Amino acid sequence: MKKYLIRFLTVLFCLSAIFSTGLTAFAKEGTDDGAVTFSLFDLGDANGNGEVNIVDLIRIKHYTTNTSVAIDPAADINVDGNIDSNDMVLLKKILLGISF
Ligand SMILES: [Ca+2]
Ligand SMILES: [Ca+2]
Repeated sequence: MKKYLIRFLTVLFCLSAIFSTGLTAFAKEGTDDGAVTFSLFDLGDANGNGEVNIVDLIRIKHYTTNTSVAIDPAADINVDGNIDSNDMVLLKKILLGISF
């Protein structure tokens, strides 16, 4: 019973985090010792400053032409493992309030 309560509370927490901002996601990060942690970030926050705005769009554009530009994994908006023009299109839609 306790196991189900913990699962329920975990799912409830995840759903509330996702729907409270609409752009929040979890990143799964592995460590050398095999542990897996989850961190919260705002999708599209390409410079990792906690805000999603036009500066992030410019950062992604620079990254697509020069991959030595520092970029936060949160820039991978469609979560396909690549940061590219598709993410730029999605971020433009987010910034313009267009649903995708
Ligand atoms: Ca940002
Ligand atoms: Ca992507």
